[in-house]
Amino acid sequence: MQGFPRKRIPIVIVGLEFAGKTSFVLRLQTGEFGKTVPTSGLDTEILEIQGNLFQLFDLGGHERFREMFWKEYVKLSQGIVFMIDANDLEKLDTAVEWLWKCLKWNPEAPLMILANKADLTHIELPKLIDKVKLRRLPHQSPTRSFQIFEISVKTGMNIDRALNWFSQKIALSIAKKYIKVEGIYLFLRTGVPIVSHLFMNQPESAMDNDIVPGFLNAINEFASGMMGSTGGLDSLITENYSIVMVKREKLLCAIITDKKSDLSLARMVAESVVTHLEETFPHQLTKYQINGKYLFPENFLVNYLQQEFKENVVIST
Ligand SMILES: Nc1nc2c(ncn2[C@@H]2O[C@H](COP(=O)(O)OP(=O)(O)OP(=O)(O)O)[C@@H](O)[C@H]2O)c(=O)[nH]1
Ligand SMILES: [Mg+2]
Repeated sequence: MQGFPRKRIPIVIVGLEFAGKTSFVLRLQTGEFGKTVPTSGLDTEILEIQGNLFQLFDLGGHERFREMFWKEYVKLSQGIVFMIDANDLEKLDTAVEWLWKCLKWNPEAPLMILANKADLTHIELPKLIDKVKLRRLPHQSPTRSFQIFEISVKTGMNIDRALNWFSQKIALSIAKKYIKVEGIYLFLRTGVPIVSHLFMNQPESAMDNDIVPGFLNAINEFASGMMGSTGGLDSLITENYSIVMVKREKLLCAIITDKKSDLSLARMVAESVVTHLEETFPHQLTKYQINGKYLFPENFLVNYLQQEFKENVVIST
């Protein structure tokens, strides 16, 4: 008996002619940069990225195709990739105009802007963000996830990073997974605590009895790699809470959620926090220490979580 075909998530890739859309799709399929011809009409491909099955619509970028059918495809898609030729800034105004049309047609779908051909030109991302008017986007659609990446389809630069981001965001926006964060802790890899936020409004005694006894021990063992051979156990389930722990090069993050929260999402969020912090504060973390206290901007973590994960992360109040 044949099973049901797996659900394919419709994704559209748009951008003016010659931006590199078909080259990008070709690279995703073959792993290589190959020759393309201008797309006449549209092509469609099925692609699997990180376990998600996508139906990708690669639309021709010439003006007549834009006018003819971009709107219908963009409207029906659950994710938008907009490609810009960063080596041809003369066409940027037209590209931006069409980008904003797409955003109006589809106010929800996650958006990934790819500034392509970084091998040919130095892309100044902050300037490009201004030109594309990206800072307006949260006002236009407050729940949409969006990100811009500088890439080169030719050399492969940043493509994995961009795809990871995109497939994660699509999966989230479709699955409507969520976590309720009751607390978030950051430690140096050695186990030294540097940031702690507790949002839960439980009576302190409940917290004391439930979490505290096992928590610090678990962190300590996790930090020193004592739990199992490969870092081992990375979550802790108590009567009322779940705790996941993630570590990278310098930092360790523990997120405390309520019991209904999705643990795989909690882990993804914790990973994203440590990666983001290690990239944002690349220097020795001791530099951010004054009088024995770590000075991260106020609400740094909360803002980051809200901006990056929107309604998928609820901060307990
Ligand atoms: N140097 C360089 N050239 C690229 C890159 N990506 C694509 N190109 C070239 O740009 C040209 C256009 O690429 P396509 O992928 O056909 O462009 P498209 O966006 O699909 O164009 P339409 O189908 O007409 O909308 C081709 O000559 C590609 O080889 C890149 O990262 N670097
Ligand atoms: Mg094409």
